[in-house]
Amino acid sequence: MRPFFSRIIKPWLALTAAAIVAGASQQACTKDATAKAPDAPVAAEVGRRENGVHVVELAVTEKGYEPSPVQLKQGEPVKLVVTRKTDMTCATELVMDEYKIDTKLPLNTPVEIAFTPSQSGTLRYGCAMGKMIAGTFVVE
Ligand SMILES: [Cu+2]
Repeated sequence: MRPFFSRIIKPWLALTAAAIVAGASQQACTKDATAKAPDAPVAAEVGRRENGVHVVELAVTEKGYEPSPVQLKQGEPVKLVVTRKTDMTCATELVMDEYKIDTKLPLNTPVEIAFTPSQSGTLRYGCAMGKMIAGTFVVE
């Protein structure tokens, strides 16, 4: 009975406990961040509103475009203020084909990019080399 318990039941108990813990933390995450659409990427609500314009500050760091994904509203004008803070990556521009944006990002200089998302869904933008380094907007 003892060896059986140790070999089979104990690992099983450990696995069950781990599954319960994982399940609980997953639920907490879902509740916090993705209450509206559990399947969509977790888009942060960031920025401020100025005269009907959604102003979003982005930085380009060693990790890429930050923050990402960012939540935008369909039909609401957006002003991105993008500051490239690193010279260590190829993300020296911001390219977003859907809105014909192709803007150079000089180092440590805030650059404004304006557009109005006209369709809901996910918008991918990135560097000039096929968006190898990329960020996303989730338009709702
Ligand atoms: Cu690149």
